[in-house]
Amino acid sequence: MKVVRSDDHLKHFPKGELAGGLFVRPFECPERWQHIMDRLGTRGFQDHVEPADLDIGPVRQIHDAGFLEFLETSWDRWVAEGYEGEILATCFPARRMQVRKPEQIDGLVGYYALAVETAITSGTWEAAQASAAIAQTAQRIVAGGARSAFALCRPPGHHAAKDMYGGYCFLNNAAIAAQMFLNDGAGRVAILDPDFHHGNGTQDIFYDREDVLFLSLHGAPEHAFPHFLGYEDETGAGKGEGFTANYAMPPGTGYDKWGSAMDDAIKRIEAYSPDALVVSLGVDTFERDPISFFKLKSDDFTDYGGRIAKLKLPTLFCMEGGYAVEEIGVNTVNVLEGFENG
Ligand code: 7XA
Ligand code: ZN
Repeated sequence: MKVVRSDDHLKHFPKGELAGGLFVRPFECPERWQHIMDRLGTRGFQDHVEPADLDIGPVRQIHDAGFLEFLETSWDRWVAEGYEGEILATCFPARRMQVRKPEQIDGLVGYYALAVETAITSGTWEAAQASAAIAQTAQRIVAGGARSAFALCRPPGHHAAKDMYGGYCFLNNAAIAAQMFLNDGAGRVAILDPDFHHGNGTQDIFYDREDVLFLSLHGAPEHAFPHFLGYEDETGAGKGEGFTANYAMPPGTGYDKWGSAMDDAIKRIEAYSPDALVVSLGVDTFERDPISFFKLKSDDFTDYGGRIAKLKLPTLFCMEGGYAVEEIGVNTVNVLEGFENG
């Protein structure tokens, strides 16, 4: 399996994240990437590829033009305002307020942010573009006939909606890749999201579409970020009715229950019979993840990688979350090995 990777992820590393009332070192940090790279190396995944230049066309098919302009220009506007710190949202269009786009940069940040933990820095836009380019290059490898590819995306993408960033995500790498499969002639694409967190951004993007089946296994929104989407009664709208599936699970969920949800999701993918599969690969379902509450063990990742392989679909893995930094490499590569041997 080819691995697409870039050092450009280093351009995005905010100094802090607001968590538990403290300004802490971000959980989403460059060492995550390095641990995955190290493990890939020791387990024989040594075919590494640099991404080609970003093709902005598919990015524009997924994201709103004003949002992209915001991501591109927000840092310069922030600095021009005289601010010295990183960009953090402080005010949102909450209930019974107007959702109109403000002119001033603080207002604009609140308009486009869905949460406050995610800072924008001087290098964020470049890193986000490189991450999307990684997904695009990996998609081209699979569309070109490879059974699978691994896009080592950082920053991750599945919380990024048409016009919102947050949850450490700016551009929705998996959605951009799925759109590219369709552009290449696929009639149907499935996106399977086993990250601990609901893929609200991916759901938002494809909610009214029948050409992309979206399935997310995640911590129930009553208890887990992103809190305001991911209930099981969200199943799609209009033409997209029935093409979104949410498996929302409670604190303490282990592999028995989680694996049953995965089996159900796999059956639904089989019934949909897509031309390609995109996996939003987060490993924050791990039992010792510091910000999550599922109980998967390292061997479980190998097992579900094997179950995904049984679909026998051209498969693109896009990296999402996972914050047990010491184990992130083992857990991520276990999925890929389970897939290769499955
Ligand atoms: O899959 N998404 C993530 O791993 C990011 C979750 C961000 C949680 C922030 C809670 N304040
Ligand atoms: Zn996550």
